[in-house]
Amino acid sequence: MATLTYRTAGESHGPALIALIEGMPHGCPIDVDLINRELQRRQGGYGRGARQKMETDLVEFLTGVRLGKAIGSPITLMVLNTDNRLEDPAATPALHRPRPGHADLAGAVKWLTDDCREVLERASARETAARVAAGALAKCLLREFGIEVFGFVRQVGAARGDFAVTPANWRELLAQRDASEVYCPDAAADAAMRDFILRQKTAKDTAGGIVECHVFGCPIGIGSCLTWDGRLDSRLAAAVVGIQAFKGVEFGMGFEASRLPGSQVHDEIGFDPAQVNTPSLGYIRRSNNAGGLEGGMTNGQPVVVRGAMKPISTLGKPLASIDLRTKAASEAGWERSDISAISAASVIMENVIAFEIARAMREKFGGDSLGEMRMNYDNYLKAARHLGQIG
Ligand code: EPS
Repeated sequence: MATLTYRTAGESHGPALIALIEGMPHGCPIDVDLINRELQRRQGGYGRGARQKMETDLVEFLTGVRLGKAIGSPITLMVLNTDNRLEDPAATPALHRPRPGHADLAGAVKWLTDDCREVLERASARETAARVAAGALAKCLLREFGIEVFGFVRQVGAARGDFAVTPANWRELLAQRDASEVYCPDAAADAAMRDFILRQKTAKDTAGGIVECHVFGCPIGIGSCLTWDGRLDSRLAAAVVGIQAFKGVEFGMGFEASRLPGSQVHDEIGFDPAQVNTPSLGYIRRSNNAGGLEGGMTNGQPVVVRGAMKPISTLGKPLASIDLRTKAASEAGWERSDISAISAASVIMENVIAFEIARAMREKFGGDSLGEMRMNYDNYLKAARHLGQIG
């Protein structure tokens, strides 16, 4: 079975962040501009702090790519840090006052130290630059199969974007998202979100929010109903909640489904021969409350995921904490940070989801080269259009 995996390494103020990706098929075109665009989008958004003005995140490939294509060997990529000062103790001083909500306290106790510095260096969301680069690399594979991923900000404070996303309107929404400072394709909500974030800034406070992602073009049947960790929703949930500061995940109708009778939840099945050449293979639904996932597998409808991000834990007006050396009450420490990173969070979620979809595609269609993977994909779709005749 072909497997696609990645690991990241790097500290927030070290020389670089890196990612090691294994399992990209030989011959897959690598679009460096696409990856850099995603890195730049991750750096943007309303409410970001001073760090992003210092950095210009660009990807550099060290291994596994030749003449613009994957060559099948492990891929290593790197994003350099301009604010590289980890080896200068004066510039990266010890931190003894853990911030509520951050990894500081648990990490310091875990490592039996009263200095949170090395905890935050790795726990920092700066690491997501490497994750976005790996996810954007996976997008290069997905687009060979017509799969596209669209993420945006749905809610900040009480401001909620009021729009439905469909296969017919999402490209228009994408243009509106790209014109929005918060990355929300609803101008009125965008303004209200900015207002909420600005009010938090004035109050020396911070903001979180809800981000949403739609995946179009997945063939029916990627993922698995056989094992708990092979279920695509299980993998997507882990990838989303694995993003720094994410506390919740929903699919389709989400938690709301638990409050309603089955007749108002499940997506009734029909068949339209005119749609047999679309990802649904003609198996149409009147609704998509399942968010494109049934039994841990894609069902031909768009995959819909929402993630909830808590507010940034470094507050300008610090919360109560203690000094780890004396245990005496003290205000939490302050580090340069963001007021809101919700726009960046939408880019990160989009790209970690892209990676999990690509991983499931590699598992189902295998092959060592892109050509072999495509043959397997084409044969599967051909057979799937004639159920019961091959198999
Ligand atoms: C981030 C870089 C960090 C923070 C932020 C995300 O830069 P610095 O700590 O040097 O200002 O702005 O990190 C956090 C929110 C966090 O919890 O550590 C980035 O590049 O995204």
